[in-house]
Amino acid sequence: MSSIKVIRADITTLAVDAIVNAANNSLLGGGGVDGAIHTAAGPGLLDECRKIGGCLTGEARITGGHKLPARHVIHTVGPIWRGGHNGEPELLASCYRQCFLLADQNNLKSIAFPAISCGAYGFPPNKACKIAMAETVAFLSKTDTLQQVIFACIDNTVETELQKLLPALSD
Ligand code: AR6
Repeated sequence: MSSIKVIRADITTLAVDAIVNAANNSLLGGGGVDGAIHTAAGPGLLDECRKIGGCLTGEARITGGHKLPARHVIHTVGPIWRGGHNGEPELLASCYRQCFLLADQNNLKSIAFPAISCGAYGFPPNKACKIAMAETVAFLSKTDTLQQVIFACIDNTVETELQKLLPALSD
C-alpha cells in the first residue's frame, strides 16, 4: 500500500531512498534546495555531478547521497516560468515522471520531493502542486515498488497547496 505525505521539513534531513534536487542545467549546484543539498552532502556529490556533464530541462539524473541521510539524490531540472505558454507545465510534469522512472529502475521504495521550480524558477505554486500531485497519483497507481512519496516543504504556500490536494485522493 503506497502513501503520499506532505510534511514541513528540510529535505536534507530525510532518511529516504532518494531525495530529489531542484537543480539547474549544469548540475553543479546553486542556491535554494540545490545549495542546501550540496552543502549537506559534501564535495563528493559535486565530484559525481561533474562527471555527468549537465542535464536538460525536464530530465533527471541519479547520484549517490554521499553525506546525506538519503541513499541517493535524483537531480532534475525544472522549467523557468515564462508565463506558462512555453511548455512549462509539460516540462514540470516530465521532471516528476523522469524522477519516478529512475526510482523504479533503482528499486527505490521511498522518495522525497521539494516543490520543483517553485522558488527561484518562479512557477506559480498552485499550478505546480497540481502537476506534482497528478503525476504522483498516476505513477503510484502503476508501480509495485515505490511505497512512499513525501513532499518536503519549507514554504508555507506550497505546503498549503499540496495539503489541499491530498483529501481529493481518497474520494
Ligand atoms: N528543503 C525543502 N524545500 C526547500 C529547501 C529545503 N532545504 N530549500 C528550499 N526549498 P528552489 P527552483 C524549497 O529555488 O525554483 C537553484 O539555485 C523552496 O522554498 O530551490 O526549481 C538551482 O541551482 C521552493 O518551494 O528551486 C537552480 O538554479 C522549492 O524548494 C534554481 O535554484 C524550490 O525552490 C532552481 O529553482
